[in-house]
Amino acid sequence: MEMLPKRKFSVREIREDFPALRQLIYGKNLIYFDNGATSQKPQYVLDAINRYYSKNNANIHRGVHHLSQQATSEYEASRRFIAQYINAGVSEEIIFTKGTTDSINLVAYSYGELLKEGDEILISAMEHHSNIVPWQMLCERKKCVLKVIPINQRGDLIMAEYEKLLSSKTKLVAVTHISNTLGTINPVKEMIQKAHAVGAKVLIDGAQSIQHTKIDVRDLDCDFYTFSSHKVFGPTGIGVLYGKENLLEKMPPYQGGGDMIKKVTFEKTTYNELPFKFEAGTPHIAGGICLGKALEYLSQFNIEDIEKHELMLADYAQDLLSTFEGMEIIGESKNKTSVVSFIVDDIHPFDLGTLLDKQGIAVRTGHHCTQPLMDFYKIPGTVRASFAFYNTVEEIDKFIEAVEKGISMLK
Ligand code: C6P
Repeated sequence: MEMLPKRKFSVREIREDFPALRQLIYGKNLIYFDNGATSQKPQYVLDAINRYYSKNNANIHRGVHHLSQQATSEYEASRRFIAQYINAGVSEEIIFTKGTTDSINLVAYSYGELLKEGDEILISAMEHHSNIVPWQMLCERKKCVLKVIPINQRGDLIMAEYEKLLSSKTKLVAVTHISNTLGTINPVKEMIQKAHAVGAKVLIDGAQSIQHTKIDVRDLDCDFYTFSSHKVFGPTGIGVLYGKENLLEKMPPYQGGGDMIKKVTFEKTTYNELPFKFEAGTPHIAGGICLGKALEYLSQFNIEDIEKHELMLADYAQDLLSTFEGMEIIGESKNKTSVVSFIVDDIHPFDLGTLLDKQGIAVRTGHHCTQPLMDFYKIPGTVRASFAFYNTVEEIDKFIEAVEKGISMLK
């Protein structure tokens, strides 16, 4: 796998690559604004999945036969490509997992084993449940203390409070790069520097960032970075944990089984080297290969063009929505992207979402797995439109019309 030659950024041509976008829902052209939940897949990735299962399917790291070697070599090529894509130092720093949730649980369990009673973990008030619950479980197990960086009403982290919370007791800061509910882009580079100054490690939840912005883990200097393939145009059931090699070396395995061992006797087992120490059992081979293919597909575009287009869409949608009476935009950070969350008076988000669906418009409604954030805003949930680089201004115009119609029916 390799970075592909650059291609002109044309939304019309990009849309041609995504067959799922060409369908009718209730007789209407699909408008897919639920990219925060999962993204659609380009033909490039669909072809790779088909090719893998129809030609190269075999178990990896095990067989002497041709197919097994072929599958192993594609899987490991994908790992190397992912390392290159996020600028990891070495490909051993790329651990294949089931996704962001699995990656965070791995760190909470394994890095957690190195912690002791009274150690502190900082998360933020805008975290997804995946970046809350594993730390609560760890705190219960190891008697550590979980602390929460507060946000202001606009949906920005209060950095002065973050600095106050940091101390020599802080062992880990686990924070989302981009909020799935608010769209806020957190100042993670600055946060990492501040955390390192007190000796803490930092995990960045990149579930909502790698598809929208450039990720350079060495420039960020994060200790861990996690993401899910399915949100970055790849298959479900696969994702990545990036971790600094020296840190991963110190961490014990997360699960036991095949492939993660060097030598097993009934008395004692010695563990395999990185990355295999953290990859017990037959992995999602097609997923690993095709996640690489998804990033290869993305490498055709300048990420800055994607960023600019998505920001334009989000600004445009937010400006138009703001003109409606009773509208409350949830998340008004100046530094936000690709997500617009809102509620309108006492209309339940679910009711508005259902009416939008009948117009062929897919949005997410509810708490978006950020219940503490909903409690902060004292709301039951929001309607969330989340954009990808294949969405258009015309789609937003139709969405705005449908929201207006929905509000008039529900008021
Ligand atoms: N957010 C959303 O609709 P998984 O489910 O493991 O692929 O990703 C979990 C996750 C972790 N962190 C953030 C910031 C996320 O947004 C998500 C997934 C989806 O917002 C599904 S709940």
